[in-house]
Amino acid sequence: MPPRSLGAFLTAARAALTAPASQRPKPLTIVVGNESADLDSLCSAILLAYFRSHTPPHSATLHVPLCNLDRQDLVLRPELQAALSGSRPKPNNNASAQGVPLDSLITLTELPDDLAANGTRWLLVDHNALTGSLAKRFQKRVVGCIDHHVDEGVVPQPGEDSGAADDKAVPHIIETCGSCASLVVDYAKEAWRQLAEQEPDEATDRILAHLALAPILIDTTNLKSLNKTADVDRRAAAVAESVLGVTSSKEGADPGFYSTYNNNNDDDNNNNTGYDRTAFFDELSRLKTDLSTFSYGDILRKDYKEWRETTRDNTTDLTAGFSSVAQGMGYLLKTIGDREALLEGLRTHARGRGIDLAAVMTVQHDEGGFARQLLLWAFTEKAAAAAKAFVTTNRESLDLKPWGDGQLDSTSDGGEWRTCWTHGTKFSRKQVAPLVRDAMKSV
Ligand SMILES: [Mn+2]
Repeated sequence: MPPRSLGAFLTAARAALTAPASQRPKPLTIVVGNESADLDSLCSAILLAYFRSHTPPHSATLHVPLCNLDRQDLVLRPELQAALSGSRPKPNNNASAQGVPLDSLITLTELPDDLAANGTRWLLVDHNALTGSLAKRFQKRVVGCIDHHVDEGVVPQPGEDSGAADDKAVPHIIETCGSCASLVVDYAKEAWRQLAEQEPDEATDRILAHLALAPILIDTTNLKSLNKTADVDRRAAAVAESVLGVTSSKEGADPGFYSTYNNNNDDDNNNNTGYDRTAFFDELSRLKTDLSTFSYGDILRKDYKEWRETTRDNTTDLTAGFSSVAQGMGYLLKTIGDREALLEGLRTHARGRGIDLAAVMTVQHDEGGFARQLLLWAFTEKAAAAAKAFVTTNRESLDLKPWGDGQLDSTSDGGEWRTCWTHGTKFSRKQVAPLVRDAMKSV
C-alpha cells in the first residue's frame, strides 16, 4: 500500500514517475485533469489518484496525480495552495503547518521525455479526451474517466476490446454537475470511509476534504448557484465536511460517517472544527482574484488560450492569443504596473509565443462597478485588418466603447493597431474568441 500521508504519497508517486525507465513501474498509471489546470482539474486528479491507490483491489497500483501545467505555473494558483493547506488559511494558524506544499505536486515538467506510451495507462478527470501534446502521445492509452463535460466518445467502455481497457474496475463516469471533484468524492466515499476507520490519519484526511471542497464551492458559488449545483455536489460537500467534523442534518451524509474524527473535541464547543464553509469560499475567491503579487507576464499566461486560423485569401496563418484576467484594466494599471509596463509585458508575451493578434479580456469588479474590457493588439497588417473587421462586425452587438479616453490605443506603430474597449455584454472568452476567429478567417 502506498504511504497514507498525502505528502509521502506524492513523494512516492513522483519517484515512480521520474525513476530511470528500467525501474519505472509497468504499466505506470497516471491521473490527469484538463489543460486549463483549474482548481477542479488539479484537485480531482490528486483525489482520484490518492483514493485509487488506497482502495482494494487497486491498492497494488500506485496512481500518479499529474498536474496538467508546467512547474513554473504552479505559483500562479495560490487558491490551490490554500486548498492544500488542510485548514482555513489564516496567518499564524498552526494547523496550516500540517498542509502539503505546492511544489510537492507533480507537473508536466517531471513527465519523462522517454516515457513510452505503451508503458502507461491514463485516467482522465474533468475532461474525457486528451488535448495538446499529451493527446498525440497518450490518447490510445486512456482507460477510464470521471468527468462532467459533454462525452466526446473516445474513452473506451470497461471491457471494450481496446487492449488498454481490460480493467473492469476502471471508472467510466460522465455526469453533469457543478464540479468534477463531486463525482470523484461520490465514487470514492466508501473507500475513504474504510480507510479512515482502518488507518486513521486526520491531517491527511483534512487536506483531502479541503481539496474536495475547494473546487466544489468555487464551481457552485458556495453551493448557492441554482443552475450549477447538482445533488451530487451537495452530497459530496456533506461527505467532505463530515470528515472535518461538521455534522450535517441534511440528507446525503450519515452524520456519524467519519466518527473517527468527530469525537475528539474534548470541549463543549461543537463548532470547534476550524472550518467554516463561507469563510473558506470567500478566501478561495479572494485568492483567485488577487493578482497583486504577479507580474504582467504571470497575469497574461495565467489563463491563456490561443487559436490559429487561415485567412480567406489563403495567404496567411494568423495566431490569436487570448489572456483572460480576473480584474479590470484600471486595477492592472494601478496595482501591477503603468501603461508602459503593461504594453511592454504584453509585447514580450506576444513575441514569446509568436502571436499575431493579442487579446486581453478583463473583468472589473470595483472602480465604477462591474464591467468587462477587451484590449486588442494586432502586430501585423493582416492581423490589424482582422481586428478592424471584428470591430466593424461586432461594434453594435457587443456595445463596444473606447476605454479610458483611448489611453491604450495606437494606430501609428507601422502596421500595428491597438485599441482597448469596454463591452456591454456578459460575454467572456468563450463567446468573444469565436467572433475574433471568424474575423481572422474573413480577411
Ligand atoms: Mn470542471
